[in-house]
Amino acid sequence: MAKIVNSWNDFDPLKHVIVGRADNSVIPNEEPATSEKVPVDSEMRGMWGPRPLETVEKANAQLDNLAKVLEDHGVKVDRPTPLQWNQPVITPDFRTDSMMTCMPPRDVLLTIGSEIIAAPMSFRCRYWEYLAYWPLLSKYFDEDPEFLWSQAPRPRLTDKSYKHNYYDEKVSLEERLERTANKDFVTTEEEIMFDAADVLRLGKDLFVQHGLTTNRKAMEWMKRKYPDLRVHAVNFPGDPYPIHIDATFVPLRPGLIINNPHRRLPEEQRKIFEANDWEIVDAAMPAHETPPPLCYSSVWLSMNCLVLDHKNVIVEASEHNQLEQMDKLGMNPIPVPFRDAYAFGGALHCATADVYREGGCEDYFP
Ligand code: ABU
Repeated sequence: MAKIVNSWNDFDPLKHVIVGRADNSVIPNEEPATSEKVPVDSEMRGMWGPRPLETVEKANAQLDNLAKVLEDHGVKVDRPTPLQWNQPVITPDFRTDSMMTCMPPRDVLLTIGSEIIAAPMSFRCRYWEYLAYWPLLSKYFDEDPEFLWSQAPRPRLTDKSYKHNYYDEKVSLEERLERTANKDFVTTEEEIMFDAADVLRLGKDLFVQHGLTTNRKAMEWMKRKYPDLRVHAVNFPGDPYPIHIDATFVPLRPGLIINNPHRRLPEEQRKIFEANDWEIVDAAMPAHETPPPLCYSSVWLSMNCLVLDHKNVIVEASEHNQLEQMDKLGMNPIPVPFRDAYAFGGALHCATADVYREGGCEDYFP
């Protein structure tokens, strides 16, 4: 039986990956956590229900093309099994009227070495999303005797898990930024809550963004679960909607990270990188002034690239500034069109989850 699951970072040679699917995707109704992410002036405010079929088809065409490009580069690709996402989520503690999608696997699945952990997730509408990946994880379990199939503690997501009235339409951008700087988020410390995409894996070190989707209790859980790894809390005061680290702080190869210039890592938190000769470069400006229609994410999906190895990186095809910067940084950028998939939960890194990368658990910060 072969080793199927292994990945310690986002840049060692990628050999096996999961690419999401947009089928049956829904814009979820508002709930305590999601209302935080929809800006007041967004056309998505108050809107929910199945996403228009034409947009699903366009997103799937780009996801299928991404899968093909990966296969052409020698990467094995698996796909999840979508559920009927328009069903309600009902637990003893809450009810919400729909689920969401299985487009961004990166939010749900956290691969650490030979283990894949299904994250607790902090949105009620994403409570069952991990089920779309269970057929794949079951297969890996049968075929790889070393694969550790794990589930983080399931949260109850009662009203105690969220600060109520945290969101108020009158809250200005300045106040939001102040909240981020003060680490005052909608999620409370009632229970362990995190999305996998808030975790940046760099071998022995996990850098975890404290924000709207991940709390400190989750970091404490990670510390106890991985006594041999080092868990660092990071936060980016320039981000009024801090959700997921992968459009903010993106490693390209050992020693090189691009950082969103609007969400710069504070000096204090840079020290560990500088002390170990890592270069943190401001990412190029996005090519677009607005995200595509019905998109939750920011224009900074421009930097949400998928690194294939220390040289090759997949970048969204219209992001000409980011493509050019990759070239200048000594990378070989591979342009792939992906904007039609953005609205379904993110860009090229979000849309994938690592199964196998070559390499082991390096100590980059001795
Ligand atoms: N899921 C990544 C989205 C981050 C952003 O909106 O900038």
